[in-house]
Parts: sequence; structure tokens; C-alpha cells
Amino acid sequence: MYVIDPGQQFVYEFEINSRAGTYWFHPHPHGRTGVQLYRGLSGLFIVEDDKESRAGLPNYEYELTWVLQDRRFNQDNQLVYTTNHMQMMMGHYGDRILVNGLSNHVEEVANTAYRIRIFNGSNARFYKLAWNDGRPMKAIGTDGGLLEQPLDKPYVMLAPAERIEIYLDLGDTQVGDNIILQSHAFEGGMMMGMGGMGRMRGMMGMN
Ligand SMILES: [Cu+2]
Repeated sequence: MYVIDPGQQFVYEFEINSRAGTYWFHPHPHGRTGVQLYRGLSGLFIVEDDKESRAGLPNYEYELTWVLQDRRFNQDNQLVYTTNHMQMMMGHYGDRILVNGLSNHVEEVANTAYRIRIFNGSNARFYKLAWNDGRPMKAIGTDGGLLEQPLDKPYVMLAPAERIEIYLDLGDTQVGDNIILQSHAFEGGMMMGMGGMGRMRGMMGMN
């Protein structure tokens, strides 16, 4: 909430009294929040506690964190943020979906269980997320931390700023298999989906 001029810094200090979960932060300057976010001023903030660490979830080595953002680039590969009337009303949409800043994000994984934190850091786009092989999206957490019970869903919707935690057991896969996180189309105004974004493949024996 404080204006920081170029080259200056401000150190925030605050006590964390939230339960374990995947949180995020971004600046809130009046009328400029959208563009500042678009240009990269946001980040995840992961809170842990003892209760969560007793839940027996995969440890750090088997934890993945994906930030989904749609962006638009010009011929010089620079970010484009347009504010025409429609974008002002509907929010800004990009024509490329990035995962952690990459347009074709691939994770090399082992055939074991993973905990995946997914954050929709897009300005306006909703995602309807599902695995390409039809396995359920096993949700174990949301914005507010872990759920009481895992929930198996054919897909999950993720609105801007929302977070979800997915449990993915790859114990049934073979080396060389690919599993793709897809964003499906759905009805509803401008919120069209786009095809495969995150892609994962078996790790052992591959470069
Ligand atoms: Cu905010």
C-alpha cells in the first residue's frame, strides 16, 4: 500500500497468523494494479505449520508449484498490455498461457506421488483444468489450506487469484509417459480456455 519509487525499497514486516496454505501477494496502487501484476509484480507466499507437516504429503522434492498466466507479446517478444474499452470492462486477456513464465512448461518427474500447488496469476482468465488421460483432479487444498478430505473431480475451475493443491500419484505410469495438464474450453463470456499448458513426462532414462 506504500508507493515505492524506482530504486527504492520498503521492507514489510508482519506476523503470519494464517494457517498453512498457498497464499500470494501483489501491490495495490489505485488504477495500476492490473498492469503492475501483468508485468510481474506478484508472487507466491507459502505458509507451513506442524499440523500440515503431519499430514504425510509428499516432501519438497515431490512438490511442484505452477503459476498460470496468460500474456500477449509483440514481434520483439515484449509484453503487451492493452487497455482498450473491452479490456477495461472484461479484464486483460493474453493469447499465450505461461506456466512459471514459460510458454511450454515441462516438468521431468519420477513415477511417484506429487503435491502440486497451482495458482491462477492471470488478470482475468478462468481455467478449467483437467489431466489429459482422464484421471481425476484430486484436490487436497484450496486458498484456505488443506481440505478435510481429498476430493476427486473430473476438472477444477480456477479463477484469477485462486489457488488449488492437487495430489498426483504417478505410480501407475511408465518411464516416457506424458501427462498433460489441459485447460478446457467452457461456456461463459470471454473466458475461453486454451489447449495443453503444463506437460510432464517420466524422468528416469530421459534427458
Ligand atoms: Cu489484491
